[in-house]
Amino acid sequence: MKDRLEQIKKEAIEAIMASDVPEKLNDMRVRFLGKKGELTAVLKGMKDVAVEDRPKVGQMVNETRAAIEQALEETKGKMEQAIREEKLKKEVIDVTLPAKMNNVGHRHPNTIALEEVERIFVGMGYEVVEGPEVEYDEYNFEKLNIPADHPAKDEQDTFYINKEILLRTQTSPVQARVMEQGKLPIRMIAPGRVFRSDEVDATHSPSFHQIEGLVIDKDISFADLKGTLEVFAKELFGPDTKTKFRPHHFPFTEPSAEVDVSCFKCGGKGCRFCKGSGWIEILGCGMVHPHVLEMCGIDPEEYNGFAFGVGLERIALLKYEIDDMRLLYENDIRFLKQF
Ligand code: 2NM
Repeated sequence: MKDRLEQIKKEAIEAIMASDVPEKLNDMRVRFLGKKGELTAVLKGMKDVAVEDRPKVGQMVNETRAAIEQALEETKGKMEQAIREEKLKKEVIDVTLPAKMNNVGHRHPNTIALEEVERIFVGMGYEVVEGPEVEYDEYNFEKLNIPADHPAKDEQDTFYINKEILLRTQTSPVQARVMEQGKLPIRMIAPGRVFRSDEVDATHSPSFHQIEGLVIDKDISFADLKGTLEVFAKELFGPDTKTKFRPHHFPFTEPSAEVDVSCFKCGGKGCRFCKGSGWIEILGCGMVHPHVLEMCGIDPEEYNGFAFGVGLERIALLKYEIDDMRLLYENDIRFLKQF
């Protein structure tokens, strides 16, 4: 019996050591330790062992089982370790390889310019207000002192949905709506998309963006307007920027002006950028027409204010020295990434 057990142990350990895959170890477990296994067969033979020898034989069987189990566990551990190492070798990570780039796109120059303008005016206490791109004629024209027969209202310059509704040609209807709400004073800018029936070229597009500003309070003067826009120009184009107010005409402001800034390329001497003049036109402005205030429900005897409008694309083109507006609408990522 003892020899038989020694033989089983030797055979089992040799077979286990010779196994090369975990499945074979399982076979060995079944073969030596299983219900129909060799060790079980020995146990079944116990009835032929003398009663007094049984505890000793039982102990030997247990020892053999333990030895085989230990061999199985050890070999299994070694195999798993080898498999892990093999896997690690295959999955080696080369940390010197360039990373896979996550392509997140880029902010549009219009967006960068808009955020800059918003930052400047929010810093002066202005609110940013948005409104509908599809507007009533009444808000886009009538309330802004542009009556039906006004030349600025030429059908050709506007996309009409029907007789009363159109794609807004400016963002001032947003300001008319805010004035109408009657919460005074007002300090606001209205950025957004506007539409005009223009042919596409390097400086025109049927759809572009505007930022209009409005201040309504008691005793607002043209000096307030000048000071505000001077700060704006210096913030946007640099502290040495000078401003020049030229008389102009807008239907919704009186008096009105166009504002030029000294050329930030040549400092005013005259260059290709400012077409030799030393000045670059950037916006229109004026004191809000009393009739506009009245039509928007504000008493012009008590309140007055100023307004201005800038083209967002114009600012983006100037700031980033882009010479063709069409580049802003192509959304070519190679172009956009430069700003
Ligand atoms: C401009 C130029 C001058 C303007 C006027 C108004 C309102 F609503 F108060 F009447 N908003 N924006 C205005 C004035 C816009 O754009 C070149």
